[in-house]
Amino acid sequence: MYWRHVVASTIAEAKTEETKKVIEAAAITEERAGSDTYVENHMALIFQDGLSFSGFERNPVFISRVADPQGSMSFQDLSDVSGGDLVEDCRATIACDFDDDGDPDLFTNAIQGECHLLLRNDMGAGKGRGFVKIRLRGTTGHASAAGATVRVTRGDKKQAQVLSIGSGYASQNPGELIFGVGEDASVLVSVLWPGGAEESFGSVAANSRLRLVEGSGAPEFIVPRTFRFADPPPRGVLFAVGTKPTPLTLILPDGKTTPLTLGGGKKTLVTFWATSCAACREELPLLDRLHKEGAVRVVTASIDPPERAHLLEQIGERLSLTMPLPRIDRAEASRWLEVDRMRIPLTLVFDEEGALSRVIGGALTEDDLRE
Ligand SMILES: [Ca+2]
Ligand SMILES: [Ca+2]
Repeated sequence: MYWRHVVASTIAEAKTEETKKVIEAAAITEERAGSDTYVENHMALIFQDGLSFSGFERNPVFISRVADPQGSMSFQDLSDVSGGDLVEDCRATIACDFDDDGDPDLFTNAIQGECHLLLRNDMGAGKGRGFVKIRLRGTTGHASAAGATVRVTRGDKKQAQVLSIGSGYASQNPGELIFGVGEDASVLVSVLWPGGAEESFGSVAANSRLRLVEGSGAPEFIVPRTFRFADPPPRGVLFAVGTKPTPLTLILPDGKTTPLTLGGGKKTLVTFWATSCAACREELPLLDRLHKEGAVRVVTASIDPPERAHLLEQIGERLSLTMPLPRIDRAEASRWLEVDRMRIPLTLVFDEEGALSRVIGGALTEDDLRE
């Protein structure tokens, strides 16, 4: 089932008929991956088109949890709510506290021309959840102390982690271990060094960053270097709030082009939509009312392909709209948006100077306009 899903997605994305045929043939014969035929017949063509089967495996994120009062453990799927459910062709994930706020953030590397991704953890530290971060330095063996086991104990609760430097494809783990310990806790820390010696480092308070040097018996405290990651642009929008994008060109019903005007002392709403989207059609009367009132400039840009352009006029007549319903070429819209990933309708609100001030996903409501 999964294979068929992957094939269907890949066919939908294929840019040439030749590639589509090869993928379809592969799906029917269930060609064995890795054979010469596989490589020559379709993998090469797929890569030629910039596609990848594995690129359509979405990334899952799981959290371990206590499943029942007896204390047995299980995993809960957090892929969706965590924002980690990515379609990018990611090959390795590193958990590292990049912003030094005590929770592990995720970095994934991606191939096929996509950008690497840094996922900020907003669910971990800072909300009543204390941590202890530990770095090691070996003195009898290798200085990295790779392979050491660190134990953290709070009352009858024990945790252990092994410092593993190298794992994952084309990536490396940070030389730092993070333990979630609860707020206002103090914990006992000990290390089983790679040479076999066990060493206690005594009791430390929650929210400490420590360096443990083999044989020293006491922790060194590391000064925090916490900073705040910038917020990412809203999903599907390629420029940040507060910035002015490059101008776009719209196509009017008569085929003539017109520049999409922003700024000039007037607030502007730009709504991207498609005739096939029911929620988009439903919000058109509200946008038309705003257009007639004239306090803000209202621009709609349909991402429909040219062969559906005639539907724009039909919809305009049926809803008795007074505003024009221009279309925008997919390539043109891609200068502002990830057209395949954005949610429609999507409304971008620009201030009087032409800078993006707000992004509203989904159909506009009266409440959105009051904000
Ligand atoms: Ca963090
Ligand atoms: Ca965080």
